[in-house]
Amino acid sequence: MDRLNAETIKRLALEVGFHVCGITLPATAAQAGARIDEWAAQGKHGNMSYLEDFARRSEQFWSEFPEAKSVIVLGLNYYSNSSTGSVNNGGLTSPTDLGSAALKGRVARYAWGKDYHWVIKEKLEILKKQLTAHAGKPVRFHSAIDTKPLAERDLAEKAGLGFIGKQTQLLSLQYGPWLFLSELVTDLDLEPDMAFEGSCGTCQLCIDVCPTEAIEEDKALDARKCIAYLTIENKEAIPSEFRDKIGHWVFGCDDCLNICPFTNGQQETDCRELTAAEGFGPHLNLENIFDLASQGVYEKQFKGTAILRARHKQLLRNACVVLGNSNDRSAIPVLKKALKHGSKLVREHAEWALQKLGG
Ligand code: B12
Ligand code: SF4
Ligand code: SF4
Repeated sequence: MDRLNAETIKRLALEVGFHVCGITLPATAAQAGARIDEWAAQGKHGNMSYLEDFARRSEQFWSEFPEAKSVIVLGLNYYSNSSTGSVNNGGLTSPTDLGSAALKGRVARYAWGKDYHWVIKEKLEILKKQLTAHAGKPVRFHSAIDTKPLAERDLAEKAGLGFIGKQTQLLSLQYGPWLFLSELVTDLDLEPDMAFEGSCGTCQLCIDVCPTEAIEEDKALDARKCIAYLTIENKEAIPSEFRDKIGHWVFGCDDCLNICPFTNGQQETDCRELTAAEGFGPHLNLENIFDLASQGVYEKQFKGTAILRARHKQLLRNACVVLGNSNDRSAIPVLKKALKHGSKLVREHAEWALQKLGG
């Protein structure tokens, strides 16, 4: 075992601002591939081609780092309930108190503040430096958040952070489903934690609440039906059978997280960057999104936030669907304007929305 032990690492991780930390072995990470390949072979990944060929890519990842001995798994609480977005957002935020007068769309909590990738990357860099200083020898690290062929929820379960619930999120006893996950793969030889054993029991609130019936048996999700996929990862038209079901969600969806009993009594995050105070918050003013003249202006406006995962025309596509579902005829003028938009994708969704509103 290395001089730097697991206990010190966990203390340092909390000091850097992570909320939970656990350790598992590379061998456990390699087991995820077959299940993910089977899932993708059924087409359930939609157009997310980066999830294809997972087992082979995972094998390659580990073969490029043969000295890897441990995986440090980190969780960052992003739960926040404060609804006000930053003031310098060009009127794009629509706070909840505007009531029904505002044509607004809901944004999933993970995108209320700054882009979590950058917030976490910064913390991982600080942690790496601290760990190297304490190890008293050169240490190799490979940091991962989202993009590496690692099943992060699976790793977190094995590192003892919580268990995977029926809605497929990692559920922590302390932070519910509201932890962002990231990892440091390292050549440090560390004592692994025990895997967490937990279960949802007979609860199936998430399955019942999901508007699109995306949650399947055995902790699996058909991503093609998930509103998070349809509004963010999907670059094409939203299939008509899902448009009504999207309701007011303009970017992502939290229905299966909000309903989860593990959300009760959630603790607000102390990481201010992830809250509405440093981003656009829980609602976007949809009329104003149509006023952004180009993809360039849109990028400038939403710089530093996870909203940019969708291109401007995708967000406008989503906005049309939400306006169509609003049952509010004051949306008609903006939708009529959208009929003249340069993108066929936007025009087609505006047409659908106008038909729905009888305009
Ligand atoms: C692609 C992706 C999506 C896709 C697909 C989601 C999905 N459920 O697979 C879409 C776009 C739909 C999505 C949505 C969301 N996502 Co996402 N997503 C990812 C990403 C990049 C890859 C996930 C993946 O590989 N999926 C493929 C499936 C098949 O893999 P898997 O479910 O992990 O499968 C393993 C385990 O579930 C386990 N397992 C589960 N059940 C069982 C049962 C048995 C019997 C066995 C043996 C194993 C097993 O085995 C599998 C293989 O190891 C991860 C980051 C990462 N690299 O992990 C983030 C991630 C999962 N997403 C995250 C978040 C926050 C979200 C959203 C909440 C965002 C939002 N509000 O809109 C939603 C939640 C929707 C939901 N109900 O899951 C977080 C989850 C954090 C947490 N606490 O769990 C992650 C980890 C990102 C991060 N770095 O924090 N996401
Ligand atoms: S995020 Fe929304 S659409 Fe996706 S599984 Fe959960 S409830 Fe269903
Ligand atoms: S809502 Fe119930 S079934 Fe779904 S993940 Fe939470 S505890 Fe499990």
